Amino acid sequence: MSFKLPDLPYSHDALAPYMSRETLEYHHDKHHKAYVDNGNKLLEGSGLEGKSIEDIVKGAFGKNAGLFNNAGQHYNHLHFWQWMKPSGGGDKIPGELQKKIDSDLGGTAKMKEDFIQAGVTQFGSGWAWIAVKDGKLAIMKTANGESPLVHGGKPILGCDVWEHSYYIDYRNRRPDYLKAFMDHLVNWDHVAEMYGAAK
Ligand code: MN3
Repeated sequence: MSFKLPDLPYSHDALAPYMSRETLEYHHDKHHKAYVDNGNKLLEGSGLEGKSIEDIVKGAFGKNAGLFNNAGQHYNHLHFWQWMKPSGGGDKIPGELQKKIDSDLGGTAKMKEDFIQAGVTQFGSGWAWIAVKDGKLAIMKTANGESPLVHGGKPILGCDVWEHSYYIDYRNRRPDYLKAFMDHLVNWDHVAEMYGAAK
């Protein structure tokens, strides 16, 4: 397989005012595209051609930094676009996932607070996550292009905290961006779908 830039599942204007057209034009059309283009060049001759994206990410981790960074970010962004939707966020979480959040993460309010805190405290570029790890939900944070995939977990929700994800709309206010992501953007149906496949 080779990497391919997916279309956004909504228009570039659809997430405004919480994520602007300008941010999506840079973030999807330019940044994600660069990961795809560079990843395809680095995939050639790596010995990982023909594997799934998940296996390429895990296979390159710690062994082929250039390929890992680009493939890791491609994987992360493939889902990031789907983890958001217009009029998302809020507390309407599909039933089975809601029960798991209550039992493993102390309820919706605590889950949101801890997820935002993970994103705020990720020093420099990286991601905040909810992952399934050892049969339980866990809040995680990772640097650069890493994800729970290379730390023994399966991601079900991630928020990009690289500056390119929020600087146009929020400048240095990363906490405000994370709060808007949780309150207005998260597509809990996609999170539930990934939970169903990961558990
Ligand atoms: Mn990004």
